[in-house]
Amino acid sequence: MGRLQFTSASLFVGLVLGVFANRDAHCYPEFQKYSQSHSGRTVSCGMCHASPDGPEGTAPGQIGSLNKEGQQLLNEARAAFEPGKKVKSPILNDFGDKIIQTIGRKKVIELRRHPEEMSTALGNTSDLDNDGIPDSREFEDGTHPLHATSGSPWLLFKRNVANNIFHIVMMILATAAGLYGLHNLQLGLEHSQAGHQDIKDSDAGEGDGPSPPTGAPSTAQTITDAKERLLSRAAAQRARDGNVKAVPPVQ
Ligand SMILES: [Ca+2]
Repeated sequence: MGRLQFTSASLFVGLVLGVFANRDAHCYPEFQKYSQSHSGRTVSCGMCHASPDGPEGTAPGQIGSLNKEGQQLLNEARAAFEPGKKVKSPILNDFGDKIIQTIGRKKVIELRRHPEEMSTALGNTSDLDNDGIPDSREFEDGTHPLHATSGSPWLLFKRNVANNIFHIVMMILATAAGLYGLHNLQLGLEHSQAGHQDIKDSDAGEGDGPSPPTGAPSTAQTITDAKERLLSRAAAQRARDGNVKAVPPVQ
């Protein structure tokens, strides 16, 4: 009798687990729907599952494709109700496994009614793709926590700046040095051009003699004037000499 009761109880537990396992074959669309509606981005089951189409089916990463070893790993993951158990579910990706490990599967089931609390439950310490954005934030933003190029553009930009700050500073300094050198080169060329113009002006000045001050007669004009004065004096002298000869001496 006792043996019969034990067998019946085992069958009942097996039936409950079977039903429960069958329900768990479905993905938890509450989280996918929340992430998508909260972020405004398209979110697939692939955020947490191995297959973007979810766990059901026969494609790789889906339950129908599992062999005996995969089925065993799936059962171990399903049995991880409490946090701290490291799992490797064949139908989950690393983020899905991380969720199970961090908060336990019992908490995951509880949060199906409050998917908005998932990010708080996960915390912000895990960043599986190492893009500087915590997994929990990526869940809120509807970006993929396993793809480093998937994330808020502003957060990714800040992360890239932080990672490449040395190269950015060096590039700015090199650009500034280049601009400074170009500026000095331009000044040097201008000075050189001005020096050449001064030399040309000096050479031209030496050929023509010093320029007379404004209003003063030129050298040629001065010489002409002097010649005219000399000629005028000579003519006057000749006239005087002629007049002297024409006047007869006084008796
Ligand atoms: Ca991340």
